[in-house]
Amino acid sequence: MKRMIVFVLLLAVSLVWSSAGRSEAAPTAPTLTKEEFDKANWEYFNRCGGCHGMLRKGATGMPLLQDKMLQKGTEALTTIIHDGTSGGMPGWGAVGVYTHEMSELLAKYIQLTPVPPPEFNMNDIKKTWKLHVAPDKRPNKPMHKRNWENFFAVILRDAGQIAIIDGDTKEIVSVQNSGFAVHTLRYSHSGRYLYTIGRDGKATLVDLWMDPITTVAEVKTGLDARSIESSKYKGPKGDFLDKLAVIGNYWPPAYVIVNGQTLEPLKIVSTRGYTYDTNEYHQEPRVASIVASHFDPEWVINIKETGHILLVDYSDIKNLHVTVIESERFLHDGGWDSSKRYFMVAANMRDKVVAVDTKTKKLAAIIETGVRPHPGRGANFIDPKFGPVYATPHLGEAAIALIGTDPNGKHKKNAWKVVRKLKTAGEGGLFIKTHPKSKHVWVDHTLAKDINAARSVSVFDIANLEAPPKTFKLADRGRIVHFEYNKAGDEVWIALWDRSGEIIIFDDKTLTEKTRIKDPRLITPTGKFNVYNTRYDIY
Ligand code: DHE
Repeated sequence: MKRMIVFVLLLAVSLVWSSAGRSEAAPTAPTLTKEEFDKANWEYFNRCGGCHGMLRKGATGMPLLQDKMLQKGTEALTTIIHDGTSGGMPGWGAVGVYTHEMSELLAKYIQLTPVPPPEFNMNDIKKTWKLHVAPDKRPNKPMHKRNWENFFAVILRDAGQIAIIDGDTKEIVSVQNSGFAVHTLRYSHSGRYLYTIGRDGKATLVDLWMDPITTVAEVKTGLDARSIESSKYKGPKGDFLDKLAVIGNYWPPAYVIVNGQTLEPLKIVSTRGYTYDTNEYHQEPRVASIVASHFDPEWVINIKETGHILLVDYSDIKNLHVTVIESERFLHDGGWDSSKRYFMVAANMRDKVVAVDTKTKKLAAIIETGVRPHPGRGANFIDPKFGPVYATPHLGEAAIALIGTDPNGKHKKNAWKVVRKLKTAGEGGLFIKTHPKSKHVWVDHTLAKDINAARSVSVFDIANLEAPPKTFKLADRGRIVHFEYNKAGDEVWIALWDRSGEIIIFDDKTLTEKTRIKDPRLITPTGKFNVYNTRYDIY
């Protein structure tokens, strides 16, 4: 009898176990051939990793963790990838980048376990370092007669090149090869050196004084990167000018300090660590924006996933001193306020802008601005009512927010508050710009769902901010992106981001189009960086 009871119990347990196993069977991951996997892996790195992370833990985009992806399944994921979401993810099929098959392939890929990309250590970096022209073989004055301080370096994204355009004559003076899908540019303090960084982690150094203009050095500091900056602090004897540069990697997550005149790699500092709030270990805290202080030998280095802002003192890199400031997670892009004391950086997935005081080396404020602020480097001007403000557009709403930035002056009661929110012609705003000599503020809506908005710009009159902006539709193809002023501050350069790209130049006073630079070499222009304005952080 006892045996009988034990047998019945065992039978019952095993029935429950097996039926539970059947009803909760995990969906199985799709299988890909090696060729399909490699193709999807490359596409993921190229289009998806920037927002979702190489380990798919999320940042500007949602986390794509395997169990959630398996639950959603191939069909639903294909629709999201192909058609986009109301949350702001582009529909890669809808914008004509992916075929249905490609969207489906990626839908399958993200149901597989993420494969961490390989590490990239000093030995690997050193193997990529090439010094094409040693510093002692370079001229000590400009070798051409052009007004090089009014040059514009223009990113030709899909060509992996930079066009150097003479701002006076509008001629393309030179086209230099750079990294894959080059992302952003900076100049040395002297302005003669242009630093470029590609999405593939390749940095190049271009000497604007040589004739012809020449790429004098290159190095690859990682497999994925977005930011680069030079050393801009003068020091008692000008010790640091043009001496160092730093590259911010996405993968491996680290910043790499290099010699500013040769790009020789000097030091790697990992950014892996714990999130500032929940103290969870993160394997992929990526380096977002970097700026160089003019007042101290310091870089402000923003770590996206942990929410730390690092003030890295580069005066003694053997005994590196780093101030770690807790701020907010998912730090992205930003720029100085007009006094260049406060660095303003978007924590875009938290709808906030963080202000850091680089004098006291402390957090100044965290300001809620709207749905996913994306300032680029932002814009500084004097609001007639509220005094000095820093402005940012938003990815997720058709508005710019103006933040008071005068904590020690006449307008201190407005400091670190959104004093105004002004409506633009569309969401999907990426960049905003003005100039101390300008009466206008220019904003794009590059990623707006409405393609007419994506091809237009909004221009505000600073003297009359209550009035709606003037809107100019500038193209019937591509998207309109990013602004830069000339050295005199009376022209605005705008990019038509298309395979056959154009640079559209407006008279900033009359708001009339002056000219367009058209040239078959202008393949997908995006960011434009005037030597004088970038070097002195004028925006
Ligand atoms: Fe950018 C700046 C990261 C998508 C064009 N971009 C930056 C910075 C970061 C960043 C961290 C700040 C650098 C600094 O100041 O030191 N960008 C990312 C991404 O992670 C993201 C969302 C996705 C990706 O995979 O790259 C992304 N960016 C884009 C684009 O789609 C744009 C429009 C075209 C492109 O290159 O793919 C683009 N980003 C730019 C430009 C700047 C920039 C032109 C510099 C603006 C400036 O005026 O300083």
